[in-house]
Amino acid sequence: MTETLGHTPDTARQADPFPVKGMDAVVFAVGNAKQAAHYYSTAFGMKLVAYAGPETGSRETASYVLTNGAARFVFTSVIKQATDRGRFLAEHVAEHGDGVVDLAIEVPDARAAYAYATEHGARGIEEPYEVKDEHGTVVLAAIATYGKTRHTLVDRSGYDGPYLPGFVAADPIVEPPAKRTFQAIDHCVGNVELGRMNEWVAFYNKVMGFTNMKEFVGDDIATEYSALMSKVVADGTLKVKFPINEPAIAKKKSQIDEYLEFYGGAGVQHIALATNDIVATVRTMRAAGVRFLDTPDSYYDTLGEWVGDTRVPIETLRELKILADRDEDGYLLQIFTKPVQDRPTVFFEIIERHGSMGFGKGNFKALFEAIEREQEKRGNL
Ligand code: TYF
Ligand code: FE
Repeated sequence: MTETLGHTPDTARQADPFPVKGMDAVVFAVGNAKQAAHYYSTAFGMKLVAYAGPETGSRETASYVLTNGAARFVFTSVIKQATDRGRFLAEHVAEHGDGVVDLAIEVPDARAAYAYATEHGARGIEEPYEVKDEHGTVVLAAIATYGKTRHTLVDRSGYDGPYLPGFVAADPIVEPPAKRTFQAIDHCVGNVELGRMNEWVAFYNKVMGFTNMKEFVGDDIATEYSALMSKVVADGTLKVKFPINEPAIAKKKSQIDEYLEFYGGAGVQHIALATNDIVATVRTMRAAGVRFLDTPDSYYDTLGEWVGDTRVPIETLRELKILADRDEDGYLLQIFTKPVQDRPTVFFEIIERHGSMGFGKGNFKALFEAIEREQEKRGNL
């Protein structure tokens, strides 16, 4: 019926009840944003592009905006608490340590997105409002998700400044690596309390019209070795992908329980960053001091038999401890950092996809055993 119109993608987009353009930013509340900006510049190869602080009229907080391709991170610290916003950020750091306060989503219409979300059960945190400067106007709104995390809904179609009104352009802290380390946020994972995964999956189904992806960790895998359950929700274009984990009762103490205990509740567990050259990225990040999870040599002894040919020779994967997985659509290469703060909470994943839209299910055993070895070193197993 519609084939003859030749506009199926547009038609499909209009039919989407909650259209998204992609991730806008991952916003972190940290104890020392100046040093965090330095770490993500020198260790992750990101580029400082914008700043707001006392010099620009922001007397309560300092914020550093770093990008790498389409990926954008914002680090905010409280300098001198004066308002409820400053109190929230200061208390967030006191309670949770450095962590993610906002998974901001870029949308074509923040008012429509906020209306749809709140009509479908989301708790509104900020009604839609406009902010302007000489670069134009941004429309913002915010809704609550798990823990104290929020989703700011950002319509920046009328704006061409370096981040948001109130921010000024900033020079890079160091020259970024000649080769870009990553270019987009692939997925953002939340850890929620025991028994609440399905509630949060239903939240994204209802509030954002997101649908469940086929990859999940069910009871079988959970009790056998993972000690967690996981389901993935995504928008129709798969640009925004949110896996949700909950602890499972298994033989060992769940890594998700360890997170919940040290974070002080539900929150963002890991951010996966998409690269097209994981080998170069891991070499660069390792040389800059980033620590990745170890993988036993035995993993590589049998990898070739089931994963088949990949762009990267098995011996290079072995050298760098990169994991590989294949499904009916293709394959992926991935690696996980150790936690990036003293609390065993937030970490990062680097992922290079070749067709596969999975999350590395074939690696769950090797990966979760590696995480458990770290848990054991911390005395939390
Ligand atoms: O995002 C994912 O689902 C994969 C696998 O604690 C994963 O990166 C799941 C849970 C976990 C670590 C990695
Ligand atoms: Fe992941």
